[in-house]
Amino acid sequence: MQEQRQAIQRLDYTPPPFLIDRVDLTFELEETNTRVLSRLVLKRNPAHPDAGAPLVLNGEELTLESIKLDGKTLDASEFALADTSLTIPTLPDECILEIATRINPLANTALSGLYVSNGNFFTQCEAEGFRRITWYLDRPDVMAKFTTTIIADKTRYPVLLGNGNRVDQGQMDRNRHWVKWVDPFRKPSYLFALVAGKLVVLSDRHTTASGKNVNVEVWVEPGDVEKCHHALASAKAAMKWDEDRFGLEYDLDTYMIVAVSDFNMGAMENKGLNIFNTKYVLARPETATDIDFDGIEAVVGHEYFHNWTGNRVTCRDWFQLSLKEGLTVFRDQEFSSDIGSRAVQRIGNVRTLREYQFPEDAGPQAHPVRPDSYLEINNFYTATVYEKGSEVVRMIYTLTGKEGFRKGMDLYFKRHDGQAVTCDDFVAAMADANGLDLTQFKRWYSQSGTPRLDVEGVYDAAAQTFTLTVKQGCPATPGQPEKQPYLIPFALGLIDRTTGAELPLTLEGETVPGATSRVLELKEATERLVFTGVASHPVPSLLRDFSAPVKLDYPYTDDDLVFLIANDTDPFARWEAANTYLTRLLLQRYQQESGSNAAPTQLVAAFDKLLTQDRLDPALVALMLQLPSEQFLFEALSDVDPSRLHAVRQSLKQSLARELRSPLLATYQRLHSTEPYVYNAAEAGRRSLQNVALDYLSELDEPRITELLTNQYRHADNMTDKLAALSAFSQREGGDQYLADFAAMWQDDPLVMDKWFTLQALSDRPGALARVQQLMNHPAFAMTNPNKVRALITAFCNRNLASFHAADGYGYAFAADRVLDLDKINPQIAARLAACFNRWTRVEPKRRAMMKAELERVAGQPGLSSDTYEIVSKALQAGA
Ligand code: B3K
Ligand code: ZN
Repeated sequence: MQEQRQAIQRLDYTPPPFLIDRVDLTFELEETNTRVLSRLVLKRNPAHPDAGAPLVLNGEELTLESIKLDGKTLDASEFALADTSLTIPTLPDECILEIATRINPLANTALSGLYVSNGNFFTQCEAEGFRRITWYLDRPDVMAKFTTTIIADKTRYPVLLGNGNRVDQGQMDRNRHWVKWVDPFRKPSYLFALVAGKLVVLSDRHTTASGKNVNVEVWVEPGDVEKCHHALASAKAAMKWDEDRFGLEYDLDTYMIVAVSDFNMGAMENKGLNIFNTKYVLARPETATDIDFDGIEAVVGHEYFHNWTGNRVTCRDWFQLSLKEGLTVFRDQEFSSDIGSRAVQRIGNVRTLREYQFPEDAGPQAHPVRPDSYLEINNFYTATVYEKGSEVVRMIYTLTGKEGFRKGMDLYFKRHDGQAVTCDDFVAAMADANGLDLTQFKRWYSQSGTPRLDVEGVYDAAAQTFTLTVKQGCPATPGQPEKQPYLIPFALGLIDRTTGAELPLTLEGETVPGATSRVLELKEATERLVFTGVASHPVPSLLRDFSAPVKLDYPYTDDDLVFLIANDTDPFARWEAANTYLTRLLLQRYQQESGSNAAPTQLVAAFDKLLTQDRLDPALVALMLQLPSEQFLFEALSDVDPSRLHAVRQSLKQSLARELRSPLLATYQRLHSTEPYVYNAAEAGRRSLQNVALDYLSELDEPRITELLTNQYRHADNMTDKLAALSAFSQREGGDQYLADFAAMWQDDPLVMDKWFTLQALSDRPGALARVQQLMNHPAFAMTNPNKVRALITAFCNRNLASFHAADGYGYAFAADRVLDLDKINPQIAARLAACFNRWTRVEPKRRAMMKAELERVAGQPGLSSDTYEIVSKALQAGA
């Protein structure tokens, strides 16, 4: 299998030989035979080193009809046509090229380029989909002004949408009509979009701070319009927020969101015409959970915020992807924090980072936030580029402060509006606006791996000092054996053990007592922080608000952790104390051959206190009560036996349910409400604690609990509560009737059916794999629809660790077969699924051998896409 494929290298960047000033596109839409006319106004790029370089356009799966140069048709000897390139060797310094191309959108199951979903046309061009529409310089540093004319049958495609502003429209022969769109802003081809079909709109207006009126529109299939209110309200809230917080206004007359059910990811920020997965648009209380409502708000915000961070200022090349993604995730997290609960948001973001990004940093696909090479760019839309990228921006924010960060953003836009730039340019704007030296900080962009902080604390009663010794290090990752020290913002506090009071933090040499919470900068491999005037042995509260994406180790006693659970004023650190306690306990139990499964009395008492104290935010209590996930625990172990890990976690959960039966029941009853559903942070927080209590209680096999579940399932007026009950049933004997009832009720709602697929994919009951296989034949399932694949197959392989890793190896064979099936349909989705094998070096030897054999089988498949090949070949190299 050891074939070698050519990687693209960051340091090979050269500017494009030509620039494109204008592009005029005309689409004659037909499902199987669309004609694309492209008129390119070209000029030689003075920045290119070779003034006589040929023009090489990118293309994939295109049928070339004709090329004209300045009005004259070129004959075949004047250009060279290959599979993925069209080379025109000699061109004047300024010229006009007109290219006619044919494509087949109906055959496009990769969902990249122009494709058909439910009879409507959609596009997806990021990263390299535009080349599947027409021949082009399909790279982000070529920024052109686009016009788009769309011609289509007016009965089948009454709505024709494009980027920018609609300037003209008319009727044509053969029942056709046309619409012309002009986008006044220069943009790279990856932001191009087109939509055509039978769609309806829910709209509203937003008046910007400077008094401009903007139409805000959400386009969906007829019948879904009542599910668009939350997305529309979120878009308006995002527009207002970006004005208030960053002084950024929308720049076109209309902002459009269009929902499509066949989509490779969450959403796409095409200029003026964002295209969204229906999952991040459609919601009613009866069909969507609180998590869905949160997700819509975040994704709508994210795509809207890209209009400035991504579109107005874009990436020079794809290695700079985090320039727009890390920054925009940071912005959407801030948006959600400002309009909801900051603490809940922060804990949620850290959990996601640890569950998805830390494993990436520790696995075969580890790469820096700004990667150095890739085979397939679509494989680099990762948790590292997005979530760790956002943490890196957040650390800059922590270093500059809120106002300094705003100054840096202002300077960034002042310098780079309308340009395609690099991560260095962003950091330079932040450094220059704040007079900071971020040279060492930039290692966060270039080094992969999760740094570790090993901290020790010594109290000297006579000197009244408390000394923290902090050692930093970062494990080797593929291609990076050695790491240099990072600049780490380290937020901390010291808490008096007897009074629970926060102590002023005064460093040796300082004359005035400092604040009780401070951010110190760690720069050396080892740092000593000496705090003076400390009257008694304190409990340190470290890495408050998760001030850096690192793993921290401090020799806390169990008593210290219980103390922090009860006393820390930093909500993140308080939750972290619970998380650390539980993680440690579960890992110890996993490692012990035998021993007690009962919950320690100290833990029971701490949880009891959390449940019965009513001064705490229910949303935070809910988070503190949840046991660390198996995925998270897995990362701390080697030679893992996933069934054992599952069993250990499950038995602690059962024991806590038994010990805390009465306060859990009281909490459930106190929080359970029969008032009509309202979505807001307080109500979602209440429901989350109610349902965490229910989740524990459902471990108890008692008629009383079954009745509780039945009532909640039957009478809930909202999907959050209904799904919580159904989820419990799906893990219990006799749950099938409820699953059947649910399917009968929701068979025509694809997004609700996705939840139903996932519950079964995650079931603990025997036969989960067989069930998943059976469900692939269900009428609501389709291998061509990414949401279905993710809901059933990816959920099983990534999150049902016990069944996926079943000792017979059938889970692995199943996953490999599905990767191979999907690779022929949609390589991006196949590659995402293939990443479930990344854990192979971490499992115990028998499973490891089986996983390796399956990886080799996939890697050896002739004709494998570069997407899947890159994932499986890197996975195999990691074990070599
Ligand atoms: N920029 C898109 C992601 C495109 C993924 C291409 N494989 C969505 C987003 O991050 O907003
Ligand atoms: Zn994004």
